[in-house]
Amino acid sequence: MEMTKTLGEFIIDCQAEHPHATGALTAIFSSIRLASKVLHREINKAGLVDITGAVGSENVQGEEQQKLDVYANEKFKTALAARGVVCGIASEEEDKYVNFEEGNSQEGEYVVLMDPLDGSSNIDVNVSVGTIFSIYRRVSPVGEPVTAADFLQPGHKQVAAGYVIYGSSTMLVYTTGNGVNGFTLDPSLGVFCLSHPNMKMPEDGKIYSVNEGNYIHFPTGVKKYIKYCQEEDETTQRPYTSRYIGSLVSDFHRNLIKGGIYLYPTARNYPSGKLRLLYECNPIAFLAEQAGGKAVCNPGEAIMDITPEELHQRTPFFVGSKNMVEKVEEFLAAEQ
Ligand code: AHM
Ligand code: MG
Repeated sequence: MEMTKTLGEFIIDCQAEHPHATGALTAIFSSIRLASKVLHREINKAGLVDITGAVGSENVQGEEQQKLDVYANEKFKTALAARGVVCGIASEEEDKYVNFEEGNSQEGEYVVLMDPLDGSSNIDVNVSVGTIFSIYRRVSPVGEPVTAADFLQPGHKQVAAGYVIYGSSTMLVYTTGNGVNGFTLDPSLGVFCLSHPNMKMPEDGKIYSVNEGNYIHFPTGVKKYIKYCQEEDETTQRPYTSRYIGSLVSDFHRNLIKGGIYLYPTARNYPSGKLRLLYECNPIAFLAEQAGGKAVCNPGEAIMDITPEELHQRTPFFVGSKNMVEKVEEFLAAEQ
């Protein structure tokens, strides 16, 4: 029987290509892999045990925290703290960044930013959710506590980024800046296997993903682009198909494979956009660009060029197939 390469084997092969690698990134991926398997197990029995629903508290952004959000945050935090290679984390579920004090964590050269359970408001109804992560090299001196500057780095400084999608199967998709690879969890073996090597986002697509319930509040350029998606035109194969799960990881994952665009512009309730630059947009933008796609906040402004000012900063987000993102940029630019 031909065995598919496992995530562990794949990472070791990649490390062997970099003889000066310290193994720290490998250790971080081991932590993420372990925590995501625990999450996979819990999510799969979410309807059976008392773990869905709200925990009764709000996160720093005033959003109700779901029990699984809190659980996921704890599991990833514990796993990342355990190996002494990560010196601190920032999470959508934490008010402030966290400095790891365990063992020799301060000697760690990396920080991890994460949305431990994105799309969690969907979990009660069995919709796919995800974990998004982003890894940076610290800028503060090794051996000292982490500082805000370690986390407020522009996305193009990311060393690695990825997501885990807990869907009809559980997958881990990541990049270290050398293409994008996807691994599917074989639940019977408990191992992630390389199922989607060298993922490429089609340059064009026929799917647009946006919460059209907010249409009335969108900027004129976005409204016009949505109308463009709905118009009939044989040469560009319009009208496009509208698909919106309301779970960024799931919507992006589909568009990555099939080609498409995801939009979360400014809206009345979200004057700066809804999605968080550090935990959601930067890692997804890194994956998109590595797969041949594109991600911008405004026409001509790449997501990964934004210099973050605060941890929980939000931004408008347009990500997907390169030609589709460039088309929406044209519409936005025409209204500026
Ligand atoms: P969350 O991090 O609180 O789960 O919010 C992020 C989610 C994304 O996954 C999703 O694309 C978006 O919010 C959906 O928002 P809306 O319900 O406003 O369309
Ligand atoms: Mg989120």
